Amino acid sequence: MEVSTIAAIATPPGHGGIGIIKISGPESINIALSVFRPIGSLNDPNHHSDHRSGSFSPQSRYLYYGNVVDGVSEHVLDEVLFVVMRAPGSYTAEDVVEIQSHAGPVVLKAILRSLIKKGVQLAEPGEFTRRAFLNGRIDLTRAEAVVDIINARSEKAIDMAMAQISGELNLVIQSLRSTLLDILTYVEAAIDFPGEVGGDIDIKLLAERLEDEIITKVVKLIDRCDDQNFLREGLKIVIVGGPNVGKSSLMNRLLDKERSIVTDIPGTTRDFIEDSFIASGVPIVLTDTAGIHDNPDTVEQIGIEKAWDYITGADIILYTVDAGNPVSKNDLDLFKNLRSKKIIIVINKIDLPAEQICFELPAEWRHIDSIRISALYNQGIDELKGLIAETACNTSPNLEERIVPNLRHKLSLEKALLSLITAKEGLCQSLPLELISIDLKVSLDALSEITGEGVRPDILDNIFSRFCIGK
Ligand SMILES: Nc1nc2c(ncn2[C@@H]2O[C@H](COP(=O)(O)OP(=O)(O)OP(=O)(O)O)[C@@H](O)[C@H]2O)c(=O)[nH]1
Ligand SMILES: [Mg+2]
Repeated sequence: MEVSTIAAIATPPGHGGIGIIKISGPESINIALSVFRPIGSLNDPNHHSDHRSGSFSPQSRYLYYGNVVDGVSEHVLDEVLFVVMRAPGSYTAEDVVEIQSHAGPVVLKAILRSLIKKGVQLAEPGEFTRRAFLNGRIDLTRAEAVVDIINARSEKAIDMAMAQISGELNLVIQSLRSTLLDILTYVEAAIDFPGEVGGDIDIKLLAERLEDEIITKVVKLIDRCDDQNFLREGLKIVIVGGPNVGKSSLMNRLLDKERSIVTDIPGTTRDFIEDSFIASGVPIVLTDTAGIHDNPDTVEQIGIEKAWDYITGADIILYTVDAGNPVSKNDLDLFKNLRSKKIIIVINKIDLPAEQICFELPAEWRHIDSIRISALYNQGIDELKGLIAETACNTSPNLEERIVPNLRHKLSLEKALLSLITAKEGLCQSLPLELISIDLKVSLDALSEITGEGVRPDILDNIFSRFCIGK
């Protein structure tokens, strides 16, 4: 199949210092040169003054200064810097040209249009990275890490993405595959030459190897994903409590902006409100919900139902109470339904005069972390942020571990695990080796999906659709 030459504006939309247009494909250098007119004396032995004759041959990875023109009218569009990266030493492993112009949307589009007139096609989202993958320059885990870096919400998330982009996850998976392949080869040899291998001892040994060298490692990777994926997606924290206890005020203090409406009327928040912030390097997605109580009107009732949806998906609940009210039956009932969740009890309004403070922690809440704050006067908020980060780290014992599979990897790992366990049980029950071999092959394929060998095109479409255009 003939490979097209693609181009896109690689910098974000809007006005800025510089904008970059990226071109990749077999014709990228020819097409880019057809609209580039170098200026001045270039310290390049290949440089001739008659640029239009096509004799100017830029060296790979040298920066040239010149104009970009409309290839038909020779009208100058912008002065630019121009760099060529020849295959395979480029992002896509194809010939790549980058044109750095001024970053106005009009000028960037004009340059792109003049390239399109000369035959480039507009790149799809993620198409440059997809080509890097298809050309074998990076495996799929590294391609995905590119999106993680772009979307990273905290330095810890970048750290994780950097480990993945440098191929650490790829290495782990390759090593699991090679051990599995080793075991599979052994099983197949035993099928083909039944007299030579496959005795009782060998079978037991194989089952042990499967368990020790593969299954335990796959389980660890899956656990790590469960524990730490919040660094990618953000830790989901939901503020819950009765009406008027100060949930929205707390939301605003944590975000340090007036995001949620605060009034002294109970039932102010009816819909959920979501925003994000960083606590000690941990990205947090915070949701303020409608106060939950027994006699809601129709709108409140819908808000309360939504609040429960959020509670179900939450990593941590900030259960907020009003220090000026004794604990209510509503609180006790609500709390019972939250038991399976990680909770921090937030006792708000501690600025109230001492004689008005009447909240006491009920005995059944005492084993849970609690903190006293005043959302109104910004007291205890930093301590609460610290407690949130600490709770997040306690939930994930391996926070220092940099290799963290994403959800797609996790699904493939789970698929692999299922067949690995079946294979191991089959070995223990002395089932025919043909059956064991099928299970081993299924798990091998599942592991291969992670790094991208033989991955289906629709899965690739799905992965690369998350990219932006120009990456
Ligand atoms: N004294 C004092 N008042 C507070 C504090 N936090 C909130 N309030 C007041 O309590 C009232 C309710 O605050 P909100 O933040 O709207 O409470 P809410 O829990 O979101 O209320 P609903 O959305 O109606 O469920 C407002 O009058 C706030 O000014 C606090 O720390 N101290
Ligand atoms: Mg509110």
